[in-house]
Amino acid sequence: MPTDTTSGAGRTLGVAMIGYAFMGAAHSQAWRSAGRFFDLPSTPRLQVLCGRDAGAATAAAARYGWTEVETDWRRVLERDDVQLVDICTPGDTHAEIAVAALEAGKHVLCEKPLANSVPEAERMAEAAAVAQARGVLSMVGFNYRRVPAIALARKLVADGRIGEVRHVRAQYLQDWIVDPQFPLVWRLQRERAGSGALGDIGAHIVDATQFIVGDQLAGVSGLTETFVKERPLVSSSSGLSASAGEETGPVTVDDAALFIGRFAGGALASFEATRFATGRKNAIRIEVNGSLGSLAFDFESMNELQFFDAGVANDVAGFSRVLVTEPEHPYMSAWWPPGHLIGYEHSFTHEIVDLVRCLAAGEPPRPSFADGLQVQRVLAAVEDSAAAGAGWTPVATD
Ligand code: SOE
Repeated sequence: MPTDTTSGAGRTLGVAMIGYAFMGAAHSQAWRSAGRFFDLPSTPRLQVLCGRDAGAATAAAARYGWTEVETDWRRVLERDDVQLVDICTPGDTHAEIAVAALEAGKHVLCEKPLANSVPEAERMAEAAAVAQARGVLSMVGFNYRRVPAIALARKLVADGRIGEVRHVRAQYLQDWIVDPQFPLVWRLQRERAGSGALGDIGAHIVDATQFIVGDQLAGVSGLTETFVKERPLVSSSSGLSASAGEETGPVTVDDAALFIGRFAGGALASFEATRFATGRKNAIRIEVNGSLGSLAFDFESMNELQFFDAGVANDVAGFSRVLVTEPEHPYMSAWWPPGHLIGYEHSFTHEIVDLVRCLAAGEPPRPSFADGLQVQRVLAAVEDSAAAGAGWTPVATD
């Protein structure tokens, strides 16, 4: 059991974060800001940042506000002043760290995708179930669920405002590796990342659409492609940026993944995840069409949700642009006066708020490791389908 009950006046939650690159920076600001804007049952303590390179970890700890530094994550698990381990490392280390942390009685927040393979995710979900019976809780970091417009979309679907869902259309478009000289960073290596655009960003839209619709994909048919098969090795890197060395190596993941699917409830869905959408930096677009209306979200206008109400008279019907900045909207009352916008980083803050509240209440937070495993199974099904050419029918030629 964690040594801190994480509830009651004056309580703190000792946090250890493993990894300190892009996600580490995003999580650090969330841990710092959550209790400053939201009323929390316990105050997160940024106790220890862990990274193998002592110098770089020390610099990151100073920059992001962590009290101490460890260079071996196993030492973190021995510490009594740590009640929660936040895993922000590449996917190849998630399973080992998460399972050991849960066994050591630490709550766990693990970045997405949960793991690099279904067997790893199964092991993690099993460990999470065993730990949960002892009051030790876990969550996977699909942060876009906590964008207020996405949370609002889920609520509108659940409240029946668009009726029966028929179509789901989702895209996650980036372009940061279009240049063939962009180096072979860990996200382009199967043994480190599990898959490419599919797991890194496709996982987000699988989770977000399932969250909005309140249903799960029952089956898929996929196509994947690796456009640039060989890239320069990395000479140095920081976050998503990297510089190229002299030698080259093979890209072992997909650059783009397209798939169609059917939700258990019958809705048809299409998904596109790519790092080759030249000019698109971080475009997440989701549209849901129902029998009574539709919803559309675009991360490039993340404070808005488009809503079409089929009940409105035809002469004035149309998509309305709902500005999701009002106190009635999920999470928004804690921020600025009505009409003021928020950004990417707030989704992580909301994630931490929900997590800390669940820990205090002893309620399993979502998305759980079981939810992460289900997403992993969708990803694996897409890969299997693409590899088998399932559903692929060549067009006849003369
Ligand atoms: C890189 O594609 C990346 O940083 C993802 O790993 C994140 O999950 C996504 O939110 C932004 O893009």
